[in-house]
Amino acid sequence: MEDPRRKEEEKEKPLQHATPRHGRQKGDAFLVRSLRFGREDCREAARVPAVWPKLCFGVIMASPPSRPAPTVPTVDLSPFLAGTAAGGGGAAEAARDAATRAIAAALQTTGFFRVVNHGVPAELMDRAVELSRDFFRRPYEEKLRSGPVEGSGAPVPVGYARQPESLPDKNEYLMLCPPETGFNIYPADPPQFREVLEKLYKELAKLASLVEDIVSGCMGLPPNFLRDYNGNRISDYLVAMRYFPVIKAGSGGGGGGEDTGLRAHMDGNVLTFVFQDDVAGLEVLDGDGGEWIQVSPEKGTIVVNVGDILQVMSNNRYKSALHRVVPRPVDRHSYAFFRTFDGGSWVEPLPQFTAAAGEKPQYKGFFYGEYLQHRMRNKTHPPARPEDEIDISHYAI
Ligand SMILES: O=C(O)CCC(=O)C(=O)O
Repeated sequence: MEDPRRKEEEKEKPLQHATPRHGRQKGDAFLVRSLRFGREDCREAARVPAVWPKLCFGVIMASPPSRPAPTVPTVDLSPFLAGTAAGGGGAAEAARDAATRAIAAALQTTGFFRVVNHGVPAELMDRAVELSRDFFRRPYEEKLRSGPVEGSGAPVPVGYARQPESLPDKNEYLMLCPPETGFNIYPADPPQFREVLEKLYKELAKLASLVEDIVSGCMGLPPNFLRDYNGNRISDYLVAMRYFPVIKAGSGGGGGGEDTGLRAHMDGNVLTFVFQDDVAGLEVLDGDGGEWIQVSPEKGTIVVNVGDILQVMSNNRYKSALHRVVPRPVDRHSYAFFRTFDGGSWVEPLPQFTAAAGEKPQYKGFFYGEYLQHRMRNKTHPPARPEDEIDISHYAI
């Protein structure tokens, strides 16, 4: 039988063409769309439509590398789902422990992992990508009919938008807040799109609750700690994305003035859940090796990444993953679900990672909404030097 680890290693060996030109650059980190908006932030965004668009060697080795090629691990969530074969008993508990350990390790290394047997139906994911492809291939004027409505009071700028030409990020997207709020703007066509998006939102929200509970366990906290810490789910959001084919010669990865799918950035939220079509392009920076690792598409899997909130709460134990989407010669479609905190939530390193661990806090505490305001301002009033943009290091002690 083929060793699945080998397959994994072959697929995800660091990209030879993508020599990193930067590490965690401050200027890379800001993407309006991957920010979390509190209600007030959103009203501000509604007054300023320009900020709506998504704020996102070959060397022959003389000797073998001293460390194994980093990979994005795959974690089977079936032991956590009721009704599955591994639902009960000691074996199930051992399987849950093993999965929790695998997630804990990923949180501390690349900040990225994949989940399988996650409960989100594969047919729903496929259908959602199909319908999104159908929607995005329609004329711009038609898509604009689902554009955001100013002053709607929606917690995020819901609806269709395209990145301004001036930005190197070449993508368009449809954003949704929790369907039960009634704020969403759904395209009339394709007709089944709304139903599928609403189902998808519900399923991804369920998955996010499960993974958040597992992460609470990884942090040595009660399973519902993160869920209860932010009981208000109004600020979570889902985005359907289409990346345009980029044909400009020399286009590369994140930044440098070249066109890209989505510049290198860290998400401002707690956890992000992404699934993609088979085009590829998502990459995460391996902080230790300084290499971009391809997060290749694996049918039916969902990619999970850590955001700034977890990095702060864990006092830097967990990594807010620096990631990007590199351009491809064809369209790419993906969905990203952002699990967040409400703007009124207080964010600071938890005692488990400071006093109890004998470590000094590496961040001062802040209200999440304040951080969002800073990130918003980066965009509305960009500083002369990109390195002066405010990211999570603003709160570092
Ligand atoms: O489209 C993807 O694969 C990733 C999207 C992403 O990184 C983001 O929206 O922050």
